[in-house]
Amino acid sequence: MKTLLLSKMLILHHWDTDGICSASLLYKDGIDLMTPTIGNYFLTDDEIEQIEKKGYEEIYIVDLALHENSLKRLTEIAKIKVFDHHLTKKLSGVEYINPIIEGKSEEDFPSASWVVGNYLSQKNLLAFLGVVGDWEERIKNTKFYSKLEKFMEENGLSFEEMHDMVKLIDANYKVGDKKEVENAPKLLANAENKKEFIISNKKWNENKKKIEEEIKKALEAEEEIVNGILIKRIKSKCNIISTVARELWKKNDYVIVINDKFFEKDSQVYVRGKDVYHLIDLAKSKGYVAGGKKNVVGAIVPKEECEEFVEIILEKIK
Ligand SMILES: [Mn+2]
Repeated sequence: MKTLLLSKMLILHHWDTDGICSASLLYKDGIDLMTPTIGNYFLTDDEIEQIEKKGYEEIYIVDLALHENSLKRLTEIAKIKVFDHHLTKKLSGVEYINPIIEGKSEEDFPSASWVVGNYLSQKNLLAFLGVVGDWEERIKNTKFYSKLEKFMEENGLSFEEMHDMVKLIDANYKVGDKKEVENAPKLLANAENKKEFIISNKKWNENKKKIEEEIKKALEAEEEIVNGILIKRIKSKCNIISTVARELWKKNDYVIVINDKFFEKDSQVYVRGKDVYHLIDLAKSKGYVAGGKKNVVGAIVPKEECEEFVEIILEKIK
């Protein structure tokens, strides 16, 4: 007999492997799943309205550093619980399951899936896959790696196999398949043999193949060097810019990648280099959506302003 779900619930989750695995760990029959428009760290008015109409009593927000305004609006709709590992500001009225904002280290809680796994006492494949998704090879240089190694050993898995599963799950958002991203947590929760399910999933394999071809095409496409900075302009409907930039960074200290086919009216601009953090403020001062870290900055720039913006970046980092 199926148990009745007492309250109407939504899980709003990030579109990457960590978000999908975290949502899957929390998923139960009857819960709705949703991801924002891929690429958006906020909800549109339409999306808020859709959520409002459903009459949810509780909303879990998972692995998603949602913009404060969107979060605030959700608190007016339902009870909110955030499961996360991003360093964010606490908003009153929201319950946080986030060891990082309590001062714990990211090497102890390297992913949202690990936060959720800890919370549920389920340190299983999904909990570890989120970690590999967020850190990839870099996890090998953290103290967390001994835990992962032990898990892989006990389960007869290699790091390459874990990484391949991540690529299959990530392929869904990279091709822009929002529906499949929202379906994945449920599919994974219901799959008896999760590893088998992931590696033999036909659709996910097709999406992964498509991504690999797009990345290859992008890497082979023409590029130029200006002031020692590598500039690559690509035209892809897939969200591959971060991967392309990371690959190119291996052969040049500074890299700018521009994709003007992913969004209709805007260009994606990605910069990788020794220290590019200051470019975030520069982009924001121009009114663009931007984010990043010390070595990487991404911005969304109106197409007609893109070339000028690239010129300014070249000026700033030369
Ligand atoms: Mn994450």
